[in-house]
Amino acid sequence: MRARLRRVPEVSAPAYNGPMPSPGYARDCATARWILLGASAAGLLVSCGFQTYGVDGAASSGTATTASAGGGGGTGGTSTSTSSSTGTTDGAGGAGGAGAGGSGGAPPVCGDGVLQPPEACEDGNADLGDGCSGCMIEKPFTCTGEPSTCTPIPPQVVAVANIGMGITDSANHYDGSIGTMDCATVVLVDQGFPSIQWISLTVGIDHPYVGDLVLKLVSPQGTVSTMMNRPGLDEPTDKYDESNGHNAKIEAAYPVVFNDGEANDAETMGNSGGVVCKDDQRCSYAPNPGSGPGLALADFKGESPAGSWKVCLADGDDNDVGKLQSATLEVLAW
Ligand SMILES: [Ca+2]
Ligand SMILES: [Ca+2]
Ligand SMILES: [Ca+2]
Ligand SMILES: [Ca+2]
Repeated sequence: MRARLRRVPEVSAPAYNGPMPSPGYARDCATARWILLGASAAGLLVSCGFQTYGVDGAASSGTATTASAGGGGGTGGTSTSTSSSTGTTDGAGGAGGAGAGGSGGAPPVCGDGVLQPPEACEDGNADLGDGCSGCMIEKPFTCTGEPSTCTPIPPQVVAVANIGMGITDSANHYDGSIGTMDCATVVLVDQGFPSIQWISLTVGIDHPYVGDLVLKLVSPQGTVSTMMNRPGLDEPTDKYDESNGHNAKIEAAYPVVFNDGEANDAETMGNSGGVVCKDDQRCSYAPNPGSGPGLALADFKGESPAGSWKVCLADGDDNDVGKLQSATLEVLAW
């Protein structure tokens, strides 16, 4: 019996490039995009560089072949060996075959439970979305053992409460430097995941005039990214300025989240007065550095998350004094 492997058109299921997958998504290793699994994704493209595989364990050399996630039919090593031998070959597939041949046996069969180079994992199937897809490790998963056991890499969350850090409020004090800001430290321990893929910052601040505030995040490597800068004021430079921003309160009991891609621009924070988040139900913001350094939280992508982060605040106009009460970092790295 021969395993089924068929060509299918490229998937049109919802896909996005963001770093934080939701349940039910899997990485398409051909495009590095997250693709929603499900009925509409039957036939998901699985091209992992050396071979492509069907869900039934069929292997076919080459990167141009599409394996059907909905495939059925044959099972077992014997049938997949037949399929493998009939697959078309391109450059990448040929390289994979050569590596397997060097180990002195049959070419690797994905889904047979035997971990054989160049397979990075082998969980006994070629199914998608379980951490090991086509015998390549899906991100964000780690896989160990033979057959492989795969577990999702969880976001690392560190929350610091009761900071009570006063924010210096005096004329001409803030000059744009970190040294003229007040900073709280948030420590992330090394969990062995070296490269930040996504990060968000949540702060609880008590201040009667949010338009005075500048907030920056500093990584252990020293990268500075400005989360917000005097919301409501188009400040000419990143320093003390007696012009007014948005006249709204911010309360630590209503923390605000900074996360790339949020619909609310941080420059609009407090533009409807009242209490930020509490009264306008806008509690999540995309960073806007204004005249400050950085672009977004993606500034930290690729850095190691481990070490001491600094959450820094400045008050860019005198009168109206506040405190940083809490800070939370949430990081997904692999
Ligand atoms: Ca195998
Ligand atoms: Ca699998
Ligand atoms: Ca501004
Ligand atoms: Ca002030």
